[in-house]
Amino acid sequence: MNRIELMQAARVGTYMGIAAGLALATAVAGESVMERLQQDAPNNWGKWGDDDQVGALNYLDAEQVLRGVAEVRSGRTFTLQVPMTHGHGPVFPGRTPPLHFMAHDQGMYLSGKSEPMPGGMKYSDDVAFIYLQGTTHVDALAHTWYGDYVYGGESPDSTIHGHVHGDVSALGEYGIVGRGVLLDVGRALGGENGRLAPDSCVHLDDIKATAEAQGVELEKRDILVLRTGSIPRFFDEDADTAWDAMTEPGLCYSRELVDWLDDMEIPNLVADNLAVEKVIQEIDGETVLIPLHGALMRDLGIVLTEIAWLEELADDSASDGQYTFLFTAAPLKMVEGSGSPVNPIAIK
Ligand code: UVW
Repeated sequence: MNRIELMQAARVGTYMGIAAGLALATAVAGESVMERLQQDAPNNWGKWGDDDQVGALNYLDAEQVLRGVAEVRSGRTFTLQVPMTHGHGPVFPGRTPPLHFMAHDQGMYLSGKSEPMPGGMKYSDDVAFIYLQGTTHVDALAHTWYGDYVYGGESPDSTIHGHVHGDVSALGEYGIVGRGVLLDVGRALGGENGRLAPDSCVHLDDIKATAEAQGVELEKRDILVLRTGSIPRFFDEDADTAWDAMTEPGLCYSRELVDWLDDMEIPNLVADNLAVEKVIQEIDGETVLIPLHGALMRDLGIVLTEIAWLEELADDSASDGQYTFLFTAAPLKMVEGSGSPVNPIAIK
């Protein structure tokens, strides 16, 4: 499958089609590209015990919470979730945006189907159909894999009818609190509009150059919050035709990036695009989709948070020069879930 075919498949929402095409290529080759790439890559399985379910979140101990708290100066807060709007939102191909329906509202009283409660109180109720990854969300560690294992060395069979290993409720139970650092790569290295161009790769050098341009020292165990400017493109008032799920800018795989994130003990990567990384990547002449999901999530247990809304935080940081904050996020305890909507809060 070439790149154009991949993009066409994705545009008609056939993520399955992409996967099937790549699986075919894999079957021909015998070993997947991911297995070959990651052969002697760093791996954190077993590092935190045999039954570990939260991976690199283990780095977020009480000391990291206090390091985050030490960054709070003004008390200003920034919520990082995109709005959940019926039928409208940026989602990975194959998913739908949230669908929201009123189950009970004033119409029930007007039509005589409901009576006010004794005393006169009335109420509304609603239900939603949502992909748990259909808005700003945290991925469970077993959400994506390659080869015969998910994070921790468990069988991918553990995902059938619900994740019995590495589910998102484990991340919800733990919580995500620490020192967050905004890396506004869009502003530092993008165009005049402060956004990276579609198809841009963010490399390790870009991360370091952005930190330097912002005058911020990256520290071990920081929660890295990467702004590319992609998701705002989706929400532009005049729809920006440049937004496309398959060409969003994002991190690109390299062994030096994987090694650095591991050495820095990064617990959680947060980004304003669909997948933290660029979806379609060319590595050593091969086309690979979402390779960092394999290298970071499946192998290192680094938690990924996607579709973050970072505009107000980024504007504020550019104006006061403070790119560090207390980062907090509480994934929902969806037992056996592969992901969870989340509304992280940055406190400066
Ligand atoms: C996939 O990569 C399939 O999903 P997400 O980007 O939500 O992790």
